[in-house]
Amino acid sequence: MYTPKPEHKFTFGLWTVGNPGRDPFGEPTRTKLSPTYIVQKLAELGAYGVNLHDNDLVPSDAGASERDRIVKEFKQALSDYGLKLVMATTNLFGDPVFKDGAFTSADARVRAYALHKTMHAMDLGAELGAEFYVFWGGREGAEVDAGMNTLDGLARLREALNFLCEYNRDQGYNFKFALEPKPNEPRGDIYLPVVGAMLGFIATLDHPEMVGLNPEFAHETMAGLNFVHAVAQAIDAGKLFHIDLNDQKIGRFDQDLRFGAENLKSAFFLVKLLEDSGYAGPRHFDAHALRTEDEAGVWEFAKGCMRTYLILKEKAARFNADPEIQALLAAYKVRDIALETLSKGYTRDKAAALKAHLFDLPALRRRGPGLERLDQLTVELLLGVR
Ligand code: GCO
Ligand code: MN
Ligand code: MN
Repeated sequence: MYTPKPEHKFTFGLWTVGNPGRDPFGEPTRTKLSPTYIVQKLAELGAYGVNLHDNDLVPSDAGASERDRIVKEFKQALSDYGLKLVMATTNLFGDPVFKDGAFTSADARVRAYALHKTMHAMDLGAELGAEFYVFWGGREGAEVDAGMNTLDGLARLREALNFLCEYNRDQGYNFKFALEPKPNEPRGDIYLPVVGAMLGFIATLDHPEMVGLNPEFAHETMAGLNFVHAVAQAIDAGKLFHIDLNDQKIGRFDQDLRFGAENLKSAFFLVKLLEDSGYAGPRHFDAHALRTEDEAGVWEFAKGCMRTYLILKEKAARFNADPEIQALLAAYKVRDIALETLSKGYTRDKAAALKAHLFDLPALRRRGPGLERLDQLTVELLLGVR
């Protein structure tokens, strides 16, 4: 029941399980795993697919023939092990050329190079059959506001995305573009820091229908926000194209913890939201094993992400089938057909009737909605005693 299968659509980036455990204070603690080995291991564990940055696969200094050899080998591994390349993206953060931004850089040469690099990376993603193309603007931000006028930064980002949407169309790639907000790290402040900000920005693009979101659990949590609410807003806007699952303590550095490792209740309501809403996209674990771990720990980490998701999925089904929980929910959602009819679909008569209506306010003020019991039952369900 908790065994991952391709139909569950679990994916991992090459950079996630491939993370060697470097941090700002210390050197790597694990040796590098080759992309083809990662493909083999993920397939064995029951994943659906793998994701990559251009340079996770092809080193930036590779010549044309080396590139072709690497890509051919990787394609072969995907087909041998039956794994899909689901999402591709561009590394626009590692090279010092991007130290002050890529698409938003104040230097026109850097901006042009960011487009050049992204188009080549899109070609690679298309060649490998990716359906989604992610834009995470890790360096698109600032530490000081003295240099960059933020309005210029936003205008440049819009220009770049409009250009790349046209390239997507012109080449017939049909990628779904997914923008990934993050409040900070590596920049002091990153532009468009949260889901709501990104949704507002998408509406200003030339092809908003081509562009949606790739929200990440850790990113809204770093900002102290409720990730489940953010994802609900993305779903409501028809913009949940892709999702990055992991975990994070509020107020800490970017931790990229195993899914469900920290905020179990939020993880539960997130899985419930994804499953109940019929989200059909990939479930990408953008996280990595603790720096303390060896390779065995890496695969424990990967198994743990998927297993916890499936356990929470089963808990969500139990929640939906639990008679006491459902009775509490039914009582919580108070119906009043006459008032509901008056309150929707404006007419002058309805407005007049509503204005004249006498409400029993003392009764409304007295009523307790039963949330303590409902929440306690949720906790008991998660603790396994229901
Ligand atoms: C982070 C981001 C990245 C992106 C990745 C793909 O905090 O570093 O989450 O892992 O998701 O670059 O775009
Ligand atoms: Mn992240
Ligand atoms: Mn991410």
